[in-house]
Amino acid sequence: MKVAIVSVIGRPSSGKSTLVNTICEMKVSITSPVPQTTRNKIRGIYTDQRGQLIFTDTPGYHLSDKEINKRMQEVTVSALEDSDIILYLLDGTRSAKKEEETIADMIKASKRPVVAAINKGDILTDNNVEDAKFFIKERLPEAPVCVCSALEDNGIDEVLIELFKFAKEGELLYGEDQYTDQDLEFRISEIIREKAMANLTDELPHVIFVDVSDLEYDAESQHVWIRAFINVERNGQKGFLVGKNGENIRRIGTEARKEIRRIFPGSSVRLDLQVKTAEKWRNNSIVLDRVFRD
Ligand SMILES: Nc1nc2c(ncn2[C@@H]2O[C@H](COP(=O)(O)OP(=O)(O)OP(=O)(O)O)[C@@H](O)[C@H]2O)c(=O)[nH]1
Ligand SMILES: [Mg+2]
Repeated sequence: MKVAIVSVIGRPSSGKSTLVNTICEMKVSITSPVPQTTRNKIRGIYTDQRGQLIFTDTPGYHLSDKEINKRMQEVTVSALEDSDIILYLLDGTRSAKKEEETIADMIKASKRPVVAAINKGDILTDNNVEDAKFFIKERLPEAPVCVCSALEDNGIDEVLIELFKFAKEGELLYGEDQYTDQDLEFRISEIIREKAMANLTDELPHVIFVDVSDLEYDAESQHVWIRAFINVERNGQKGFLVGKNGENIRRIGTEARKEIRRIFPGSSVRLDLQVKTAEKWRNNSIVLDRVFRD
C-alpha cells in the first residue's frame, strides 16, 4: 500500500478546503467566499485500492505582518514540515503576484515533492491556464501540473494519480472508512461557524468563535443533543447574529442542524444554539480573531 501525508497549500480562497472535501467525499473542512476561513490544520483522509493519502488542509497563506496572519503562516509552515508531499493549489483566476512567489519559494525550500493544481478550471480562460502554467514552470519546474475544478469535481483523479506517484510504501495510518481525525465537538463547532459566516457580512465573520458545551448521544433512542454557543467579542455584535425577531440565529441553527445530521446517520439531532459575549477570548483562534480586528 502507498501512504503519504499531503499538505494542501495555497493563497486564501484558492479552494483548498473545497478540494479536500471533494477528494474525501465528505465535508471535513468548512468553506466560504470569505478569505481566511480555515484557521487550523484539518485532516481529511482518502483511501482506495492504491493506498491512503492523508490531506492536511491549511489556512490560506497571506503575506502580512498582522498577528493573525503570522499565526496562520506558522500553521502552514508546520504543516509543510509534517508532510511527505505538497499539493500546491493555485487560483487560476488571480494572477500570480508577490504572495504567490513567496508560497512557491517556501515550497521549493521545503524540498518536498510537489504537485501543482490550477484550480477553478470551470471558470478559467485559456490565458489564465497558460499564465498559471508559466508561473509554475518558472518557479517549480519539476512539479507535475494539473488543471482541476474542486467545486465541480473535475480533474481530481489526475491530481490523485500524481500524488500517489510520490507516495511511499507503508501501512495505512487510519481505518479504511475514516475520512477525518477531527473530534466531534470540533466538527460541529466548525459547521456552525460556517453557517454563521454565511449569514453575516463584513468583518463580523472573523470575530466569532463557536464552542460546543454539551454533546449527548443516546444510542438506544438514537438521539443526539447538542448545546452550542456562538461567541462574539462585544455585546453590540450580538444583534447582528440574532437578527430581527431571532430570524438570523434560527436560520443559522436550521442550516447547521441539517448538516450535523449527516455526521449521525439515522439519528435525530437537537441543536440548542445561543449567542453570547465571550468573557474571555481563549488562546489560539480567539486571539487570532481579536488581533484580526485591530
Ligand atoms: N468556480 C469555482 N469556485 C471554487 C472552486 N473551488 C473553490 N471555489 C470557491 O472559492 C471560495 C473559497 O473556497 P475555499 O475552499 O473556502 O478556499 P480555501 O482555499 O480553503 O480558503 P481559506 O481557508 O480561506 O484559505 C468558495 O466560495 C468556493 O466555493 C472551483 O473549482 N471553481
Ligand atoms: Mg479553507
